Amino acid sequence: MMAGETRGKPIRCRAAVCWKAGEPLVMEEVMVAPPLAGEVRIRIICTSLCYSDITFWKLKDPPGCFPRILGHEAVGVVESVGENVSEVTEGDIVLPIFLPDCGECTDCRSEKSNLCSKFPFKVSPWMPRYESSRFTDLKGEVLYHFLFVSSFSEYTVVDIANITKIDPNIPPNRACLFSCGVSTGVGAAWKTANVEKGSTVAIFGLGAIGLAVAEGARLCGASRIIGVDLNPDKFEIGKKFGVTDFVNSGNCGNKPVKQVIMEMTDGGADYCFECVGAASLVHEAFACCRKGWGKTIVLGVDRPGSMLNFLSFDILHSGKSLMGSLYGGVKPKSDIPILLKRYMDKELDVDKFVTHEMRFEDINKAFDLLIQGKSLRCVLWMDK
Ligand code: CXF
Repeated sequence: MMAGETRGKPIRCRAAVCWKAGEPLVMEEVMVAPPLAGEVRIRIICTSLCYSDITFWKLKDPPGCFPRILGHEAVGVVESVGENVSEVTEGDIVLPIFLPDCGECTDCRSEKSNLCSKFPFKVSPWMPRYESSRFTDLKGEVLYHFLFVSSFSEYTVVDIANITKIDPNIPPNRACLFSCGVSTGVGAAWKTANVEKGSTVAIFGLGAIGLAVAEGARLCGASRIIGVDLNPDKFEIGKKFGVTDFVNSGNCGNKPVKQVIMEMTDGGADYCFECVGAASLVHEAFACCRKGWGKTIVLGVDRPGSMLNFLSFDILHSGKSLMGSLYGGVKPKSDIPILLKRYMDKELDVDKFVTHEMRFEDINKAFDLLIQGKSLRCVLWMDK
């Protein structure tokens, strides 16, 4: 296809559609409408799988909804832009990012937040600006969007608030990881916690997000990075990401994890990160951080409606902080170029996250690998 030939017209292309919760995705042809004002249509180059794709693939009840095009960790090239878009142009290499960054609201203008108020983040079936879909199947039935990205399609439409232009020299099978997982984990250490040199960090759950926290903590100069996981194999894996100590939470003798970490750290870790998405683990992490200055950062995605319970006295007497971290506190348009530069300068190592690469049509195999815990990141190439 010549550049510009598809501009303003619907595009027919392949997508992996999820028709029903928990059922294999179906590779089929779909129609992708042109971008409206403020939107960008992109051709996906690579997409990777993140655990949230699995979470929402399984979710029968809202915010689960079907038929839907999942996928939210990707890199692409701008095919065409809607009216009023001047920030990117056809041919630019971009990351679609689930967290909007309008650049204008009080929060986007502040250094202190990455939570846009003009387009508040929500798990919606629609595009953020017009509450409508750009996808239909060949019978004309609407297909829902996912996290404002829907990258399991050769083409997708994304709001300009969810687009970050990147250096085209960055290999696409690495760049896509910055669209969610790596930035979320590294950012949680760097931006949300602001881990300082010499500090002690405990990470609950050594999946890809927990390992990205370890990478971030290492980059910030943490001197001790304690990994906590039920799976003893995670220690060997964790060492490659900077994990210095390991606690097997399923086998601490008769000691609770809290006691083990209190003893190891002489009173608690400076920073604890919950990377699983389980309320009980948030309590455990909070119990393991140091009174007075300890911070517990929640990154895990629990089921909707899950609650936390704290004794008011414990909060008052402990002086600890509990912080939520969406996308690692990273501001997409201003912080992603910083992280990418650190990758290009070989300070931040992303290569070790990519355990598998496959063709797009093998996406259901990639789902199985992630579900079985056999992959950290599986990159899918749209064009290979
Ligand atoms: C998540 C964060 C919490 C809501 C759903 C998306 N991020 C990426 O996977």
